[in-house]
Amino acid sequence: MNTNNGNINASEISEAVLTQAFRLMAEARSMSAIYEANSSFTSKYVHATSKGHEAIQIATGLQLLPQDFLSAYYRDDSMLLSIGMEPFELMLQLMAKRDDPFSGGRLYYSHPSLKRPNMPKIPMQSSATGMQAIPATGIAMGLQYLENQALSEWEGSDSPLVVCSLGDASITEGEVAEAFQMAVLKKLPIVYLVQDNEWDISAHAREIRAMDATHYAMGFKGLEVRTIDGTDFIKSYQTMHEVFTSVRMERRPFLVHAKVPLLNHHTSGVRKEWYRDDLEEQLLRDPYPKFKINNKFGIQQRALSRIETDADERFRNILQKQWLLKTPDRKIFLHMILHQL
Ligand SMILES: Cc1ncc(C[n+]2csc(CCOP(=O)(O)OP(=O)(O)O)c2C)c(N)n1
Ligand SMILES: [Mg+2]
Repeated sequence: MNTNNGNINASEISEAVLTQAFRLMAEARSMSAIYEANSSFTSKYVHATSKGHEAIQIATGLQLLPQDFLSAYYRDDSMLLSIGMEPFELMLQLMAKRDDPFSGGRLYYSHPSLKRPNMPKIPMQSSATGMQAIPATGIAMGLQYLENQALSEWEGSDSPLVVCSLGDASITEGEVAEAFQMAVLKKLPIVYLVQDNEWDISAHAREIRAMDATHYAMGFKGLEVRTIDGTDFIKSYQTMHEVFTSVRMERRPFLVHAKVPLLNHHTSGVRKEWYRDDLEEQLLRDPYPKFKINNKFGIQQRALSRIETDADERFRNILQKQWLLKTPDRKIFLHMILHQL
């Protein structure tokens, strides 16, 4: 499947990958629907979901390797599923349970940090938007340092990269400009993935920025850009394949600007109907029916339906199961208080 420059035809994406992608999309959809249907319970702690952003997130996550680093943000739950996290594990963080694999129930939903041998590594990051850009770029600088010192255990097409995932509004922050600047100056192996849903909570793009990610990136000489429809799974998969291949082989930064609709509420803390007038228009760009309609790849309709039913059935009782699990260990709070005395 790998060509020298990383370009692949749609027909080269295997049926196994497509089936896996659809399963992940169906799982993410079911989770989001269940959170919404049980919102008085699940909104105990604020959470956001990836509804509308699934295709680009899954196309990215499926192509990350265990030696890579991922800076995911609060809207990336499909990306977390696609690197191999189980829905149940994500729900442990949703309900702040002790066995949450990311933070032991101490951080919000989709605030990951992870060091599992078989998965990309995820550094812990702040809830402040855009703040992941500098640490993620620093990791890419660390990878470069190891390579320059001949200390890296990887080479060629196995070389690790960093994915820094960002929302369209967060990239207007000064921190992000500093990160881009350093990435191009030092030619760092990093991909900035900008998921552009045109919203900054309740402020529309036209209220908060004069340009989009593609135009903004033009100010950073050496930052190569791909602008894509992030609702098209095939296009997203092909683009990430080509970009990842280039970064692994050529060690330089890219920005992928993926245009997506935001189909859920910004978070469980607000209602989209309060301030949005583009809901019907954005619904037309939903990646989920698009995947099924564009299914020219030979996955049988019956198989797609079975995947959907399985996802719904698996999650129907899962929230109850979580209630039985333990809350975070209170000892840590005691420790903090004693420390301050
Ligand atoms: C530094 C900082 N400023 C403001 C906020 C409040 N805030 C949380 S999410 C958000 C919107 C970010 O929009 P975008 O980056 O486009 O991501 P999206 O939620 O649309 O995926 C804002 C302003 C914050 N968390 N951190
Ligand atoms: Mg946005």
